[in-house]
Amino acid sequence: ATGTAPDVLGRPARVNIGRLPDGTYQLVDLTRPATVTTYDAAGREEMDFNRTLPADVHPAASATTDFPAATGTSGATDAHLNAAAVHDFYRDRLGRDGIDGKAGPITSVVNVTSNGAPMENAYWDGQKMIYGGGSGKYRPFSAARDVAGHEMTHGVVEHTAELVNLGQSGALDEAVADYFGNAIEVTSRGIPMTDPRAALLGEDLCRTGTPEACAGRRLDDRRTTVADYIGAPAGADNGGVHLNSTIVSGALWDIRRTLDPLLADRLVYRALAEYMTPLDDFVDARNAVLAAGRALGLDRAQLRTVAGAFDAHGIKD
Ligand code: ASN
Ligand code: ZN
Repeated sequence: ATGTAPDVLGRPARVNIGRLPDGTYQLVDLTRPATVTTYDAAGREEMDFNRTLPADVHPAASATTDFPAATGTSGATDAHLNAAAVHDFYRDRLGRDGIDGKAGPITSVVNVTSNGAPMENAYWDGQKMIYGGGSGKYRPFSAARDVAGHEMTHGVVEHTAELVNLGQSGALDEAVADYFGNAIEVTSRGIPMTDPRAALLGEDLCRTGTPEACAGRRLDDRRTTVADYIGAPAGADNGGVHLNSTIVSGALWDIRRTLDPLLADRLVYRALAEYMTPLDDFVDARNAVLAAGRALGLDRAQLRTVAGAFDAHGIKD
């Protein structure tokens, strides 16, 4: 069935929904082999969702096919639409059948709190996406397609290269998640690579202020090279995985801006799925991308472009 649900800004959107035996409807999208389901935590604590879903938390529901305002303000509608868009990018562009590659369930939980306060974050918990419900400063985190793409890509990484979330392999995990988060947003929304917002991550989430000030990271920052590597003390951000990621994602984004974006996406995906291994460092990532490039038949000039992008960020063999 299809219904109408307000998005985070209150605009009506078409949504794929499921109908329960009692005649009510839920945000369950059954139109693909992989089922896309969106739960509304209604402000419950993130700890309650650690791996398992509490029995009394349900997919966002409605008595009719016209979903109520709360479906939008909770972030549920956007999570539902963004999960489907990310799924379809991986299917149509890269031939991947969902997060696990086997049409496994794609589950999002929105409107989660942390220690009694709004959770100003989102993450992949090993099985599903967990999104904060937003705050005075931020919109619900599921409202940003690049953020949804980032979190779902963590799931893809877990089912492919299994990069360890620590130090350089962890920064590489974050870089791949940021690369695809932005690639998915610009591709599915038709944003040109030359648009200044294309390289920004989470730039839509702030209720006020500029996209540049709002973005959590930017992939076009020329200053991020290995010379900027921050050797954070163990325990702090798992060794700076979110601080050092732009060293690699900057190189990957340069490749996407220089080569054809479709070719770049296939290249990074092939590197992730076939050449990267759990403890890879930045130089291993360079070698994985170049190996994927040779496997895909890139010509010498294209391979030089790839190598040059890593060189420019100080990642040299
Ligand atoms: N949004 C972050 C991420 O997915 C969550 C975190 O800090 N672990 O990388
Ligand atoms: Zn991440």
